[in-house]
Amino acid sequence: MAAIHRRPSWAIPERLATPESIFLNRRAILAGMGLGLASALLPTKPARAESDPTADLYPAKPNTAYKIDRSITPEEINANYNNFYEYGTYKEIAAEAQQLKTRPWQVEVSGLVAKPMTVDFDDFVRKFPLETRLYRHRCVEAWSMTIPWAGFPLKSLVQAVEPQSSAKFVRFETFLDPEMAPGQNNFLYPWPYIEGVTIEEAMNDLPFLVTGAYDKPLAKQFGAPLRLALPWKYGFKSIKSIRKITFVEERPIGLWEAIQPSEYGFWANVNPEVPHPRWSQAQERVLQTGDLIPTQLFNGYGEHVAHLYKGMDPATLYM
Ligand SMILES: Nc1nc2c(c(=O)[nH]1)N[C@H]1C(S)=C(S)[C@@H](COP(=O)(O)O)O[C@H]1N2
Ligand SMILES: [Mo]
Repeated sequence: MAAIHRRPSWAIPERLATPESIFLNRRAILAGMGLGLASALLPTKPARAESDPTADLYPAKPNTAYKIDRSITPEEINANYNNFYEYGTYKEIAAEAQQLKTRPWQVEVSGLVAKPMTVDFDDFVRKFPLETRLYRHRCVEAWSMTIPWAGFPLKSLVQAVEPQSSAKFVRFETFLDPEMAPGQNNFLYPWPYIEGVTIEEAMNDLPFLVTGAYDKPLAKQFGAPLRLALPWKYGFKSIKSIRKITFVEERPIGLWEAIQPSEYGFWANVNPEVPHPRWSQAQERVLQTGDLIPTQLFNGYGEHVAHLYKGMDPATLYM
């Protein structure tokens, strides 16, 4: 028998086989029992909003400029199918993620800016008017969903802190606390989770600092209390549970890029024509319905962002 060639597990950051098989099982359950009953069997109910000190901010006013041509992924589905490696390398981390302590939560915004700030999240979130946006999300593993996020544009924060001209990139960093996030004891990953964008990308209208979803404060498994949504890039760029936002001169190296730069680049712009080295990116499987649909360049957000990459190395379209 021919030897099965396997890569070491650290080289398979988002193991396609595992999430897909879980997904198919769930579909079968949902099909057989109906959504209501099936959701009662799922590990965790979405977090209750009443106890959250920011609950009064939701629902946030809809911003209808961001149109969507798909149905919204039901909360019960989305809240039980997550990627949050701090709580495990599989999708069923919702229960584990309840260990995340979201208060007190200091947000530090610093680096090459005129007006740095370190503030309590509950004050931070009230500095900016919140709005609701329907965004698509395309994971590099070729599944997708549609979410009603609430939050405010990253651009508003950038303007508030007044970057110096030497600031070329914005770097985001998650918490580091293996006691409340057992996944961080997994030494194969270079914790904490880090991501970054260029200052031009940060000043675009699309990057959204997310503080809520489904008309209430962000559930822990979504990356409470503060995460990013970059809908034209593969999902791993949308970093969760942000503690530090730093304006820097050097290009940040994200967690996935640090592990496997040939598969997870800095740009990570969604592009159906450039396959991931181990699978095609031409199509995506829509969570809940299971429909296979064609993936769009920039995940369909080209009118907002394509100009950012004009005249640049074509590699920016993917890597
Ligand atoms: N801190 C942190 N942020 C993260 C991740 C993670 O493991 N840790 N996973 C990323 C990936 S690969 C995806 S697809 C999305 C998933 O977001 P969701 O669980 O809200 O669907 O979060 C991204 N942000
Ligand atoms: Mo992902």
